Amino acid sequence: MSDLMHATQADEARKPPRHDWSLGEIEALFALPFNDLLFRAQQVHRAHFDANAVQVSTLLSIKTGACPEDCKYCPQSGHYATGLDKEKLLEIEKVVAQAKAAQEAGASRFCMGAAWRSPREKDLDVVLEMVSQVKALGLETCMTLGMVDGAQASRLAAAGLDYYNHNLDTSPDYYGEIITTRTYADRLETLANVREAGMKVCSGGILGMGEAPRDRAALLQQLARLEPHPESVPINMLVKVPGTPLENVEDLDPIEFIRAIAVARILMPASHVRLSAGREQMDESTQALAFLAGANSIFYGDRLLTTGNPQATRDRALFAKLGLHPERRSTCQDDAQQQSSLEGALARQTSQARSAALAYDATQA
Ligand code: SAM
Ligand code: DTB
Ligand code: SF4
Repeated sequence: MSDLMHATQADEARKPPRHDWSLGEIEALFALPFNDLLFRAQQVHRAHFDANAVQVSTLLSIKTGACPEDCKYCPQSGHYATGLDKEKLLEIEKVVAQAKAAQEAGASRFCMGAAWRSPREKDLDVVLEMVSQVKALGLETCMTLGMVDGAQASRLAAAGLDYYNHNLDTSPDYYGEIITTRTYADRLETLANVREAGMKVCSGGILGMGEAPRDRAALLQQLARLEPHPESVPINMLVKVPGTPLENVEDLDPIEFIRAIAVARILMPASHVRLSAGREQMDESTQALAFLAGANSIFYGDRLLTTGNPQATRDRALFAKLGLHPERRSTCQDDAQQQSSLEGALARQTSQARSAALAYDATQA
């Protein structure tokens, strides 16, 4: 690539976000030589973010299993025998205790997920109380409760919910292979209700469900069509859970996964792109490539909803190794406290690792 081309692309990286990407344009990005694609994604990333800052969220399942939906990837669907222990809606105190623990470990956002098609009114009352108590700790709040109508979205927003997560999951064409109990249009309607109520939108999808490359491009096209773009875009690698219809689906090549992260970064330049589920099965190099491709958010803590996530100590070691730091929140009163807890944990771990390395050197000498 010539210097002139690099300069033109650097200008392009600062252009306002677009919502009209054609499938052909997106497929052309996917088809770029890998190094060119990553370079371009880095330029866009650096034009909008501190490239070494990563937003850190912790997840909690507040109501587990027996879901009436038939999402073929999901261990919580009541349609499949996955051996999961079902749980009723957790008590508010337990949720707040978990949120405090996540905050002490350094998370800035607490995401609560329920295996519902949509919340019932009596459950919503409890959930609203959870939102206000978790928010009162000084954490950002996120919930994923299934479909919500306009009135439910407004009540969640009024309780102080910052983000609502609802994924498009895959392309419109492939969607029917994965879920039959609700439509793509239903999902778009929930996202519109969330936006209308004034909350921030968290929406992404899952890769590695046997979809074609074109489906990955079409999923990202749908997300980029949302106006404004979702503030948060989780890109999940399928976690293959025994008992689900997708347990034996072929692995997605990690390089294809990284390409999708890079394309998401280019299409949605100011959004946080989350390297979401699937990190436990990923090696450090793949995760490092994902950060290089523009991912700047993770789930932190030993569990996702029902499946595992890398141990917090492993993530702190990875941050130290890569020179990453937790993103500083702009609106949080307890900013300094949040920052110091994860950075403090990071610093302690780094100095322990250094002492261990020195001790090792000493024995070699
Ligand atoms: N029931 C709500 C819903 O579907 O909107 C909220 C919880 S649901 C578990 C949240 C998201 O988790 C799904 O939309 C899907 O993208 C993701 N997910 C579920 N199972 C997964 C798996 N096995 N691997 C990767 N992502 C998964
Ligand atoms: C998202 O996109 N991924 C998270 C969160 N949003 C709710 C959930 C991942 C779930 C992985 C399977 C499990 O742990 O049950
Ligand atoms: Fe239910 Fe959500 Fe799982 Fe689908 S993804 S089965 S809606 S918990």
